[in-house]
Amino acid sequence: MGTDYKNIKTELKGKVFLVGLNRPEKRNAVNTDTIVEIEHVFSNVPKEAKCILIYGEGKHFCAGLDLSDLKESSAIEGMLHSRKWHSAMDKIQFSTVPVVALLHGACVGGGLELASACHIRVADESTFYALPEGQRGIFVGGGGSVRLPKLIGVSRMTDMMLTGRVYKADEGYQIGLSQYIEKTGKGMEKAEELAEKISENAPMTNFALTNILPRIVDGGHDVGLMMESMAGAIAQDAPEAKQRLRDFLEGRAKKVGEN
Ligand code: 1HE
Repeated sequence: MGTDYKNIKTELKGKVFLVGLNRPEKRNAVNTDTIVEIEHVFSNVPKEAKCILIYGEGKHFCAGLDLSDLKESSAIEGMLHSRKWHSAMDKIQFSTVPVVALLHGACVGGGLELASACHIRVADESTFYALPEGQRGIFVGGGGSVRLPKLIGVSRMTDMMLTGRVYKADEGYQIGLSQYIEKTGKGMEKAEELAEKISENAPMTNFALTNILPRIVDGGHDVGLMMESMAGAIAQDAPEAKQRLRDFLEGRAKKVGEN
């Protein structure tokens, strides 16, 4: 596979790598081809890219799994299918650079699982969240049971799946599904602004946040503290970090809150 994707659009814009889910006629439902393409895209991030911004073409971010994929599957086929999603979602979460997701319209089922694998979620006011798996007689399969309780807690996820509860954009923001909420149509501007800002961080700091922090959280107390010390020591050893510290101490760096 080259970079000629069927269901994904990519573009390098400065230091930001734009990745568009591009199957709007099916509301960006993720079929097997798409999951393979997502894994390929996130395994081959251009080296110039310092942040990734993922978004959906059309009226919705993502309608989740393409349900026609599961219609007649056996248990083992379902298992292998879910494992493909796990692999692709891990490529996003543990990508070489941070991933910002711009959400709008439906962010449901596997679409929400995908969003939860990203590091920053910017939602516009048209966004709504649901886990219709409960109503479809299935279960999450794209890592949602591992990632979503960390964002919103076990009881909210259970409620979403048992009752089909839909959260609107502002409710999603309040419970931690997105870190940012913007007026409809203004999300891309904000997502790009954040992605550009993230691109200017020291690469080791970004890597520690995206690849080390989640492992510290999943590991034990003692190992976590040791990993934190190691990540901190490696980060501060970089010449770039030393320069940044000198810049602050000599009055050349922005203060907290200055943009
Ligand atoms: C689809 C899918 C899909 C749309 N699989 N084809 N996800 C769901 O249960 C969500 C199902 N989708 C919907 O509830 C609605 O489509 C939306 C609320 C997202 C959007 O509504 P709307 O009115 O804009 O679009 P639409 O008319 O419903 O859909 C347009 C087309 O997309 C239509 O196909 P067409 O050939 O009749 O034009 C739909 O059938 C198709 N479409 N969503 C297949 N999901 C790793 S495990 C994860 C498990 C899950 O994700 S389960 C949750 C699945």
